[in-house]
Amino acid sequence: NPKATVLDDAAIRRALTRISHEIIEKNKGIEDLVLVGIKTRGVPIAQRLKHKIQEIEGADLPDGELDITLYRDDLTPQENEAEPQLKATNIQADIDGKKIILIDDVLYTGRTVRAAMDALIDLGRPSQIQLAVLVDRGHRELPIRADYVGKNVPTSLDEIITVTLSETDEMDEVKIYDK
Ligand code: 3GP
Ligand code: 5GP
Ligand code: MG
Repeated sequence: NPKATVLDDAAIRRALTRISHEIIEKNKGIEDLVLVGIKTRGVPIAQRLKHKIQEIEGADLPDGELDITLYRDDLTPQENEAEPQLKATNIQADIDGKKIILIDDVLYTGRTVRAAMDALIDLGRPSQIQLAVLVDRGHRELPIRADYVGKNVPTSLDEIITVTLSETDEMDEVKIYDK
């Protein structure tokens, strides 16, 4: 049973609008940017940011996706040694010299992002990698932080965050549950 709604649809929309502006501001425009979503729900988030940024800047933005899967049956990293691994890549743009914005739904231990950065660096030599997440729930196990955060949600290890998006689920919502 959910303890609380962290973000409703309007709050998600506003957070992604803000992040779109932050990305444009920090990068002084969108030259050399490539947005890369991490499957599953990082991909629709990346698409939404892409469309908002394109609307604001009036120019096209290349994108791509990475599929990084956790080889484990449960969702409790502390009880399992499995590391996230790259399953598939689909990035049409040449990433040499590009500034990549990696996008995911939830940032937790940081291990998924580390695997994503490994994958990107295998593909070429980006000039920078930045990170945008809808929710940062804390509990990092690696020195990784997000450049753009929809909402910081301090959690205990016994809680989980659910992210539903209209593209993959019924509605836009972020909730917190007891495991
Ligand atoms: P996503 O593919 O949309 O990111 O990991 C598979 C799915 O389970 C993820 O969906 C994620 O949203 C959800 N999930 C919920 N809690 C956890 C967790 O603690 N770890 C991981 N890896 N995924 C979780
Ligand atoms: P990390 O590798 O940082 O531990 O976890 C990041 C990835 O695992 C994200 O892609 C995210 O989908 C998933 N994840 C980790 N914790 C949670 C959580 O509490 N809720 C949801 N929805 N996803 C999580
Ligand atoms: Mg995810």
